[in-house]
Formats: sequence, C-alpha cells, structure tokens
Amino acid sequence: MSEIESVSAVEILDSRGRPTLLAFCRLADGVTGQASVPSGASTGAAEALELRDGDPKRYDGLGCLKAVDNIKGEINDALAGRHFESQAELDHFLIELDGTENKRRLGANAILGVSLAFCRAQASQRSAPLYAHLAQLAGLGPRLPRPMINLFSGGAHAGGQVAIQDVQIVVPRAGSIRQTLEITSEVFRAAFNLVSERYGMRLLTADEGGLAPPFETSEAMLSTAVEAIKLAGYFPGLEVSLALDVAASQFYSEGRYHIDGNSIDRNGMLDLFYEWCTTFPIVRLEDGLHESDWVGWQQLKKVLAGHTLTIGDDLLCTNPARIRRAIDLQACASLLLKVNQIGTLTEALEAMRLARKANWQVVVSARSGETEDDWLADLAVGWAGDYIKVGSITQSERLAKYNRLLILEATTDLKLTNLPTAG
Ligand code: 2PG
Ligand code: MG
Repeated sequence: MSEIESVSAVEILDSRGRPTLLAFCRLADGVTGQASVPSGASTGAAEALELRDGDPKRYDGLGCLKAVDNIKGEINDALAGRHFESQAELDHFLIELDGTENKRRLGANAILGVSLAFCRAQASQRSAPLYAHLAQLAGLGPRLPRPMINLFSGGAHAGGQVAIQDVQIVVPRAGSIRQTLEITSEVFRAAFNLVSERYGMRLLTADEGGLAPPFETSEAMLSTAVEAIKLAGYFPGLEVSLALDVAASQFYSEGRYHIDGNSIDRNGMLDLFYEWCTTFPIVRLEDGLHESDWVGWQQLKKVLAGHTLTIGDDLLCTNPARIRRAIDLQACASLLLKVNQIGTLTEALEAMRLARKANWQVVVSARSGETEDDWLADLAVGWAGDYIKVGSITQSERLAKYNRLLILEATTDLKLTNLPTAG
C-alpha cells in the first residue's frame, strides 16, 4: 500500500532535440521516483495520444507544457493523499480520470510519466532494484534479453534516403550481453569503414545512432550489412544475423508501396520479402506491410514461415484489443512492446501476457526519441523480454540502456535469454 503525497513534472528534451517530459512521484513516507517518457517518429495510427501543445511559437508546436500542467494540476489534485494497493490500481485510476479511449484528454505522455514514476517510487519503497520490482509485478523470473542492434537506418529515422527504416544485427549465439556488444562493435566499425570508402563522406548518423549512407537500394543496404559481418570476421546467419524494421506504413499510399523507385502492391511486397529472407540472413521482419492490412499480414506470416518471424509494431500498437485480433487471425508471430504506445505499465503488461499466451516472442523496444533514462532496460529484464531493441551502440540515450544491461549482467546472476532464431 502506497500513499501518494504529490506528483509533478518538467518539460525536458529528448535525443532528437524535441520536448518530452520527466515526471516525479513522491510517496507519503518521503520515498520518490522519477521517469522520463520517450517519443516516436514512425508512430502507429492506433497509438495512444501524445499530448503536444500545438503552439507554433514554441518547438514548432511540439511543446509538452500542457501535459506537464496536467500532471501538476489535475492529476496531482486527484492523486495527492490517495492510497494505492498496486500499480494496476493506480493505472486504472489514471485511465478512468482521463476518460477517453486513447488518453487524449490528459495525454498518454502525462499518464505514462506518472505510471512509471510511481513504479520507481514503489520499487524504492520495497528497496528492490527496478527490474526485480517489475518482475514481481509481472509474476515472472527476470532474465537478460537478447539485443537487436541498429546498424543502418533509413525511412523516417534518416530522412527517407532509403525506404526501409532499420537494418539491425542480432548475435544469436553470444553467451552474454558483453560478448554481444563486443561483436556488434566490430561489425559496426567494419560497416563504418565500408560505407566511408564507398560513399566518400563523413557519415551522419540517424535518430537512433545508426549509419545512414545514401544507399541506392534497400538491397544494397542488406548486402552491405552482410559484407560488414564478413569483414568483421563473422559468419553471416550463423554468428551474426539480421533483423529488419520495414516500417511499411511510412511508404504506403492507396494500396501501393513506394520503394526503391518502384510502386508495388501487397503481392509484390510478399515476393520481395520472400526473396530477401531466402537470400540474406534475416531472422526477424517488423512491420512488413501496412498497419491495417490484416489479410496481408496473415499471408506474410505464411510466406516467411521457416525463415523469418514477423513482428508487429504499428500493426499492434501494444494494444490488447489489436493483439487479440492478430492472435485470432494468426496475423503475427511476435509483439513489439512499446509502453508509450498504450500509456500505462498495466496495459502494456496485459499486452505482453496476451502475446506470451499465444506463444509469441516479445521484443521490448525503445523509441526514436529517447532520453538518458534507463528504465527500459529494467523493464525488458523484469518482464523477461526475448529481445530488446534500443537502437545503435552510439549516443548516450541508447547506451544508457545497454550499459544498464552490462551492469546487471556483471552484478547479478541474471543470464542472457537463449532462443531459437529461425522463423
Ligand atoms: C520503431 C521505433 C523504434 P519510432 O518503429 O520500431 O525503432 O521507431 O520510435 O520512430 O516509432
Ligand atoms: Mg517499428
């Protein structure tokens, strides 16, 4: 049982230089918790609403002062002096206080900030590390997730120079987070040297710290990733594999996908993915088709069976109702879990439980706009995520999470998850 004394918030900046918020929660016994809220660029249409000020005089309308004021005003007034038995009780109270389906009144950013800050405060109250508290909330044994690490970026994360949003690497047989990051660093350096030579320029990095050279085609992006793996001395597919976030809704309009100078339909995309997944060592494919093409997703899962597991991000939006639908339709094989897509820890936990019950894998994911806060690493550990997707191994907002995993690995008995990698 925790009595809340007060909640508060501050507008801060994320890794893209855009505003977000940091929320504080103070319990009556003096214990405090704080957490900052991430923000996406390629957002799904069914995501809970991130409240922005819309005042063109500040940050192009992206300010978060309204959300901050909602925490300091209405939410604080409603919570101060109230006792909450559990995280679920607090989150349901916040959902009811907001009273809309997508949290548009108070803002999902305001609600999530309070949900997370309360969670941290309760962990401190119990003198438990955050991951252990989250594991207890979920009723799970904690374990280290396998990182899925961004190498090349395109799409909304890199100015659209290629359509595909992320080419990531997975080190399927690494025995530890430390070894995963060592191998990743070698592949990243090999890739950097390759593209520096080939494109003759100092490379600018994308939102999540990945390399973003002007590849001529998506296939060039994939084959360069394989070259980099080889150049670093590893065997593609056996020692280092690839995972893609296609983010297909971003280059879709009126039934067609605009990719590499072509305009192709759903069947064309299915053929393309089959070819890629049988040519390149792609073990995971996220958001291959438009977020509302449920029939296409059913086909995609079948087409890639035996090669590659599909992951639903924009399709599912960490939304229990959409996940139920995808399970019924057999339209997907894994959940990309992003807590800010739904807006409370409790709803995200429900999403994860549904996915697990259907024998899906779970990828706990950061957003393109992140901060130095590392709660996501604890969430992935505490909720026993199969994978964690945080971006590249550059930029401190990404490294905060990887470094937290390294610290947990070195200071606890937690072990890296072992998974079948084939589809
Ligand atoms: C995604 C995420 C993270 P964004 O699409 O999976 O890479 O991007 O936060 O921009 O939605
Ligand atoms: Mg995605």
